[in-house]
Order: sequence, then C-alpha cells, then structure tokens
Amino acid sequence: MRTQVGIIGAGPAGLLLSHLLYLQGIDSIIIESRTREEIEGTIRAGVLEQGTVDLMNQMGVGARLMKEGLFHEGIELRFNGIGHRINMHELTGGKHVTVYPQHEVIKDLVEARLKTGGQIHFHVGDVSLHDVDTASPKIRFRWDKEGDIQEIVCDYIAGCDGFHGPSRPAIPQSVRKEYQKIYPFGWLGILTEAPPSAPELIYANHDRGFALLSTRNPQVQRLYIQVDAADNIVNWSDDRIWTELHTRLESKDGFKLIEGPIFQKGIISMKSFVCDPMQYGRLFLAGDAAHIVPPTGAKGLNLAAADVQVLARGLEAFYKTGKTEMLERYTEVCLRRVWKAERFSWFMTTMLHRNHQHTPFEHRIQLAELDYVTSSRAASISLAENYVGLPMEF
Ligand code: RFL
Ligand code: PHB
Repeated sequence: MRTQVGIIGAGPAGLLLSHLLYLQGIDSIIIESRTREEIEGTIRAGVLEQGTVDLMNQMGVGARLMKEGLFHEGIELRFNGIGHRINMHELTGGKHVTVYPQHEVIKDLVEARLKTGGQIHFHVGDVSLHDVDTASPKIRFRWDKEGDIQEIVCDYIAGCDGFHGPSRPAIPQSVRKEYQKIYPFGWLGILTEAPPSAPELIYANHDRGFALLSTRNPQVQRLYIQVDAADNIVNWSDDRIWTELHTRLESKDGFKLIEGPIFQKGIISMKSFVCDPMQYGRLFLAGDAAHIVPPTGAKGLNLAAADVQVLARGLEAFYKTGKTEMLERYTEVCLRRVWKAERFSWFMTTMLHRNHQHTPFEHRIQLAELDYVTSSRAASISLAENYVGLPMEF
C-alpha cells in the first residue's frame, strides 16, 4: 500500500487530521488497533473549546454538535461550601465552551471519513514504524490482529496513537526529552441517568478532596471525585460514591444533587507529560502521543485539535509548494500552546485537589489562590481566557 500520510490511531487527532487532509486533496490511510464499536463507545472528554467547535464547523462535520452540544458561558468554583461563578462569556468578550462528548465527536468524524471514501483500518495488530528518518517512512501492521503483515509506504507518518502507542518510542531516546509530573491522586468518574443538578459545571474544592459536576445531555450527568491514585473501583459501591459526592458538593445556597442509576464507572490516573521534540525525520506526533494533561483544565482533546491544524497546514504547504518551513517549525509552534495548556491544567489541578503531601502552609496558599481567582477581576479573566482556550498562533 502507498499513501501520502500514514496515520496511526483513530482518536480525535488522527480522524481530524485525516479529514483536514482530505479537504486539501491529500491522501491518507488510518490504522487503528481497536474496533469501530470500541472507539465509538469509549467515554472520555466532554468540554470543547470554541476553536475546536469552529474547526468542526469549518470542516463540515459540526451539524450534530451544533444541534446537541450544550453551550456553557460560565463555570462555578465551589470552596468552603460557597459557589463562585466565573462568567467566562463576560470576562472573555463573548466566548463560551461547548459540552459535547468525545465519543460523539468520534462518531461524527468516522462517518464523515467513510462517507468521503476515507480509509480506516480498524482492529489491526503489531503496528511498527520504519525508516522514519528517510524520504519514505513505512508502517507495518497485521490485519485483524493476527492476519498477514501489511506495509504502508508513506511520505509522512502522523503518530496519533495516544500515550501508549508505538509512535513516540520511534523517536530515538537520545533525541527525545520528556517532562513528566505524576499526581498522587486519580479521578473516579461516573455516568448517571439523571437530569443536570446545575446549569453549569461545578469544580469543588473540599477537605475530603475534589469533586466535579459535569453533564453529557439533558438526561445524563457526568460526575467525578478525587480518589487515591492506587484506589480500585471495586472499593466504591454506588452508595459510597453518592455519599462522597453529596458531602463534597454540599453548599450553603440550597444546591441539591440529583441522583440516578449509575451506568458507568471507572478510575483514571492523573499526569502531566510533554515530549520534545514532537517531530523526528518524517514522523510527527500529535495529541496524547506527544503530551498529556490532567483533565481538570479540560484541554486534552482541544490540544490534539490544535496540533493537527498546525500539521495539516504544514503538509498542505509542502504538497502545494514543496516547501518544508512550516513542517520544520511544527514542534516550536505546537509546544508554545502545549506548555501554556500544561501550565493551566497543572494550576487548576493544584488549586482544586486535596494533596496529602502538602503542608498546612501549602493548603492555606491553595485556599488563598481560590479566593484570589474568584475575587480579583484580573485573575478571573486569566482563568476564563485559558478555560475557553487561548488563540491559535501559527
Ligand atoms: P486518543 O484519544 O488516545 O486516540 C489514540 C488512538 O490510537 C489508538 N492506538 C493505536 N492505533 C494503532 N496502533 C497502535 N499500536 C495504537 N495504539 C493506540 C487508540 O486505540 C486510540 O483510538 O488520543 P488523541 O487522538 O490524541 O486524543 C486525545 C484525547 O482523547 C484526550 O486528550 C482527551 O480525552 C482528554 N480529556 C479531555 N480533553 C478535553 O479537551 N476536554 C475534556 O473535557 C476532557 N476530559 C479527558 C477528559 C480525558 C479523560 N480520560 C479518560 C483520560 C476526561 C477524562 C476522564
Ligand atoms: C467531562 O465532562 O468529562 C469533563 C468536564 C470538565 C473537565 C473534565 C472532564 O475539566
């Protein structure tokens, strides 16, 4: 097989990139290790920045998102049992975020790709990258996990295979610098069949740990609580989860948490990670393959969307003019935005979670930070402009 851009991974990064390239007349093939049902059923992100929504619309894949997405103009920060609204709309000159589940984004993109003749090979196995520092890099894989070995000869490879995929390790260790921070806590997330308990997201700092009230649609709420990083979901009965949520989200303003049947629950770990460079030879990493943020800032999918816009522009310039300047600047352009999102996600995480490694001094600093961002207009603007998404700079 031969293609212009071989894409590993059909997550948001790989699918967005493939469709962006298609719109510029550039060929790509996506290979994905999971089945279509699996990628369309995995529950992850919920909050899309305006830039991501604009991208989906410009690509012609935003119709369902515009119909079913929920526009949020503010978030609440709750601490000491009192809620403080950050009015993002007013503080950012009219911007908002959209709550639309990641697996719905995936469904829209897979459908668009297949409808326009895009090639996505699901459920492949033994994926490996070869000759990435030559003019014809190759991807090898097996059909249906155990079938014959196939080879795709490409001009470029996009490693969009998430944190655990084979693309990042294909950059020699001597070239790669990795920055990492592991947090001593994780998130237990649930989906529950119940209408929203509040019109906007609530990020709560409580002595027993962080809690987040989010939503998916008018019938389903998404909720998270901070748990120990090593905790196991079998320790968490539905009753125990609800008791913790009620305690951590309690407020003096009459807020009532609406319960419903829990139909999905799981625990995720939290880390910050950046790989520099994001490019080696003709291999380009995008999204979680290159960087991870803790979900407190709701930035991961949005960063993936930003990376692939930079990459698609560089590839477009190469195929139209033969010039590689933009591709050569890929790492530099992406990492400027990535590091700011890393900073914001770390800031939100540090401000909102109870960290048992903290001294009483650090705990008081944390409460002072919350007081500051909710009482100073300058600090509220800073939080709001990061939450809705910093502008793209090419
Ligand atoms: P993905 O989504 O991990 O997709 C990578 C794809 O590559 C496939 N793959 C392979 N394919 C072929 N061969 C191999 N050897 C392969 N190895 C892996 C995988 O099967 C997969 O399909 O990475 P991508 O595209 O970079 O997208 C990143 C986002 O998924 C991620 O950053 C977000 O989900 C993060 N995130 C959030 N981001 C936001 O922007 N807003 C949010 O509100 C938000 N909330 C969240 C989140 C992530 C969460 N979890 C579960 C980590 C909430 C949570 C709880
Ligand atoms: C979610 O709805 O899944 C969600 C919302 C906000 C976050 C993270 C996740 O910061």
